[in-house]
Amino acid sequence: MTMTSSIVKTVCPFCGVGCGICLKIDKQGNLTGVEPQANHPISHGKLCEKGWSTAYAIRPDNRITQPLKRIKDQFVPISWDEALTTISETVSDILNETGAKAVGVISSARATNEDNYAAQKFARAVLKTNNIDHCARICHSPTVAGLKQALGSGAMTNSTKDLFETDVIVVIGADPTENHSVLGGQVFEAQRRGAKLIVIDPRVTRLAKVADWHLQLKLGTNIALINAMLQVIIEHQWHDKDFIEQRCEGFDELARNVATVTPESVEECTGVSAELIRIVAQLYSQAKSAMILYGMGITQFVSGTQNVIALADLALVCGHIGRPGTGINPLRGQNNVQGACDMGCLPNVYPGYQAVDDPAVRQKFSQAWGENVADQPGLTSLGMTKATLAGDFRALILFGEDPVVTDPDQNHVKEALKALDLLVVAELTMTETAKLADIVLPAASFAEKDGTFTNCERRVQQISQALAPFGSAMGDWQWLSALAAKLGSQQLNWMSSEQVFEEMASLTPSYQGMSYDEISRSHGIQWPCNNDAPQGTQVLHRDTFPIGKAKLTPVHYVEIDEPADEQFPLLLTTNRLHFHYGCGSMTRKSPLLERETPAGILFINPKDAQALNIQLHSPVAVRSRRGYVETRAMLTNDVPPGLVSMPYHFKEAPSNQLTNTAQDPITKMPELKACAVQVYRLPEGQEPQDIQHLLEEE
Ligand SMILES: Nc1nc2c(c(=O)[nH]1)N[C@H]1C(S)=C(S)[C@@H](COP(=O)(O)OP(=O)(O)OC[C@H]3O[C@@H](n4cnc5c(=O)[nH]c(N)nc54)[C@H](O)[C@@H]3O)O[C@H]1N2
Ligand SMILES: Nc1nc2c(c(=O)[nH]1)N[C@H]1C(S)=C(S)[C@@H](COP(=O)(O)OP(=O)(O)OC[C@H]3O[C@@H](n4cnc5c(=O)[nH]c(N)nc54)[C@H](O)[C@@H]3O)O[C@H]1N2
Ligand code: SF4
Ligand SMILES: [Mo]
Repeated sequence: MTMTSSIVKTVCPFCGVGCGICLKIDKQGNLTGVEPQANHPISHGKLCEKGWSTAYAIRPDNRITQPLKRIKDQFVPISWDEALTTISETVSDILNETGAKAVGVISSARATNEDNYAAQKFARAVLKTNNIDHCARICHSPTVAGLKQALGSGAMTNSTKDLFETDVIVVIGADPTENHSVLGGQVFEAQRRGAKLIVIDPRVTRLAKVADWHLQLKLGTNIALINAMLQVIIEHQWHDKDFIEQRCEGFDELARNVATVTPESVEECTGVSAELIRIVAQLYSQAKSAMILYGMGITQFVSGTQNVIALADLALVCGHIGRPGTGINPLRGQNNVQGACDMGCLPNVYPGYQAVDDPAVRQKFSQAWGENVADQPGLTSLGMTKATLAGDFRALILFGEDPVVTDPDQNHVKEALKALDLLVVAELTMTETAKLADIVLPAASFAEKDGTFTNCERRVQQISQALAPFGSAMGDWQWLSALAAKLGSQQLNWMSSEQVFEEMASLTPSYQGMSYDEISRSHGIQWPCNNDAPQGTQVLHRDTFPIGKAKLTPVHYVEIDEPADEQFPLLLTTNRLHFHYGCGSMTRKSPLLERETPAGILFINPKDAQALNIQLHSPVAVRSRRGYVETRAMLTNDVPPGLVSMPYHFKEAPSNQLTNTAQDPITKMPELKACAVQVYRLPEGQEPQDIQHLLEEE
């Protein structure tokens, strides 16, 4: 493509921090390396190891370069035309036979806003279904629901730079040095400059080691702990009465609910001393400014939405919302998961969180698109799996997700995907999910297309094409557009990503004031950006909430679904490792990152290990009610006795063989953070077998 070497400024394709990277392109048009962008407002010339390794993640080896069709167990290359014709014919047959409820789309928080806008429009205006979802379901869907109810908006209230304007940082259920690494580094730095750091986590994370206070609560006891903090705060009149009176409703009922939840009453349940609960309740409530950062240790529970509401209650009661350095901040995980939610890739909302069950909203979109839109509520991603097994769902078009590795209860997921009449997967490489597809489509990576990503602080940043797509790979909105045309619809007939963005912005109030010109002039714009806030918004809810007054809602402690028992005596939680990402399909291409992969991935306390005759690197088996994996043990005091932990990045020993599908009733979030397991040592000399072999042996 290019004849001179060049440097293309763009955005890191991994996590939601949204660091600025430069792709170095040589004279032949090859990507030769990555370096950080100087003067970037978030990353300030820094990157973590994943960002530095981006060139490996998208390099040509093992990329899918042309459409593939499965014939029995073989994939054969076919043309785009044949692929799209096959898909459209099968989808049309299914629409005729079973109706729109039997088809659906799963989009990607790794792809651009333009791709995601196209995906939900394809579902709603072409297929006429609200069956559209993405990985936020198993990530921050409780945030979207819980903060929406409490505050009217489910996004980070502050900007990352606010970490340097706050007196107290509370990190609860998040491990940012590993997972939002550049931001995690800023937490360290903010503490060094004087902020107090409180970490609430059952594991001893890197931040917990340096925290002023670490509350090592028992798995899944967040609500008990937060309610006890509220009890202390209200008892001592440390709550912000003016803020509550002017800006909140529901205080009296909340106060009644927590009145008896004294720190002493939750000591046993949470494992945290009453004294420590009192200290942090005072520190947090009495601070002039305080930021809560939270993650999957809050959301991935059957109590996920209630956990989020409890945190919102805590922040509101202390008046800790709506000022620089003061707020509640869900650390959105994927590079564009904030955007995929904003774009309405959720079964219950259009772009900008406009409800699908509101007739006025339906009218707005059918008018704008000149097309009748779906009117039945849609299925969630796990709802589609369930409906498949019940025989009610038949065709799934999926891109940029690997549910076989990343959804809970792997055997159940595989069974459902195999039962589909049509599975289409658009991917960069042959993932475990793509291996089950009927048609595989080659997708262009972030470096081979343009568009926008929205990071965790609501900043919409432009990504720029640096490379020609590999083989015949296409951008996601482009193949969706071609497929729509095959199905006889011109709805996705855009000429450029900019045109997609313009249409989206005209229908999405929080993006209304944005254009490619404006976004590229600075390092992106934070939503809402509209007539009232033409420069965007750094801090949400300064004077009012989108719902007028914020809602305080009493919540009650909910136990985890599957406690340990005699047969499965240990609790398993799942977490992330700094050097690997998601299903591993991108980070595991990097030899540097692979070098850092631990020799075993079952983290176990030395006391438990000793009782089970397990030493460092011993081969071990882990069994739950749903599945079985083998790996090696890593002995560490970072997990307490009774709790073992496994990352979910490794397809050869997938922790999602074991995890529980019990769901949060409000959002259908599965309980990925807790299930009961048994662990035992494999005979000396026996190598741990990968899951493929184990399943074949069965
Ligand atoms: N390196 C790397 N970075 C990533 C990712 C990756 O795969 N790899 N994925 C990205 C994505 S998609 C996301 S969503 C984010 C997630 O980022 P995080 O939210 O930080 O993710 P986790 O490591 O899953 O879990 C966070 C913490 O919750 C704790 N925890 C477990 N149970 C409880 C509990 O009951 N209460 C409390 N208070 N804490 C608990 C765990 O011990 C863990 O330290 O990371 C993003 N960044
Ligand atoms: N046990 C357990 N399971 C978990 C979690 C946990 O904490 N514990 N966390 C959950 C969470 S928070 C999340 S977000 C999910 C993540 O689950 P997934 O979304 O399935 O994980 P990723 O690895 O991000 O998968 C993204 C895929 O997108 C592809 N890709 C990247 N860019 C593009 C693009 O532009 N277009 C297309 N078509 N493809 C692209 C990559 O090659 C990759 O294979 O995992 C969940 N699963
Ligand atoms: S912190 Fe996140 S966005 Fe920044 S370089 Fe690392 S993975 Fe990329
Ligand atoms: Mo996530």
